[in-house]
Amino acid sequence: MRIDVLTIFPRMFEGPMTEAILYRAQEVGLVDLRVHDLRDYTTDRHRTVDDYPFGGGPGMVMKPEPLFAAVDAVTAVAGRPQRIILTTPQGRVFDQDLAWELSRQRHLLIICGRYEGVDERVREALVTDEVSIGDYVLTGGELPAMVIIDAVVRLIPGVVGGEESVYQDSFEDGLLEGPQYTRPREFRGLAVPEVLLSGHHEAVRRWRRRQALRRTLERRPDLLARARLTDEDRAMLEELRREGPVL
Ligand code: 6GU
Repeated sequence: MRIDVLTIFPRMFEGPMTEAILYRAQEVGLVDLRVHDLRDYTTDRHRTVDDYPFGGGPGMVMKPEPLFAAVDAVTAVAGRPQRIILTTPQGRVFDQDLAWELSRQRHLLIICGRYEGVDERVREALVTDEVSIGDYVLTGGELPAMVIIDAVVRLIPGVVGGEESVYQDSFEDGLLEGPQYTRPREFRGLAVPEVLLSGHHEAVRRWRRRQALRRTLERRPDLLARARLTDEDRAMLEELRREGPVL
């Protein structure tokens, strides 16, 4: 997958995109990430990327010309990206479904929104997707772009070792994950649940499922409405609701 990023802060990407899994994905050629400095696509002496809003008002607006020029330059060397994403608090809230959808594309381009906004013609003529990462305000779209890249890249086949883990994570079946334990069996008087040491695979599976359901019921009951539940899940939930919260 090729990912182009347009930003006025290209150095913000240096740390997060050059470590661990994201770095390895690029090293082995599964991801070709190109971060572009928007100022390289300006034509004036001051490399201006923003301007005052027509009609007045506070704040600055990102100018259309550098963004169009940068998209044209990317298109000339790599073809038209399949999705052109603008990070903005006004966008669709990013979730695992959108991460999967984007992971199946060959070429993404992400425009990092900044300042008070972006000239509307960029939205009209360039952008295919406006994406927010949640209901809170950040200073710009760089961190959201990195969040999106991380969530999308790990879903590309071959990027995460042990494909299984990708499918077992929280949200893949719409539930939170239950508790995990490793050695030692007892630590500062706190014991690992007996069932996990039993070697009884079916009992372990049922216990884990029940814990995942309990955690989701207690912390994110809103997720249950959209979760993929079996008859066994529904029976467990019924039981958990009858028992009430465990303190
Ligand atoms: Cl995409 N941009 C900004 N500035 N703030 C945000 C956001 C995006 N998503 C959540 N908050």
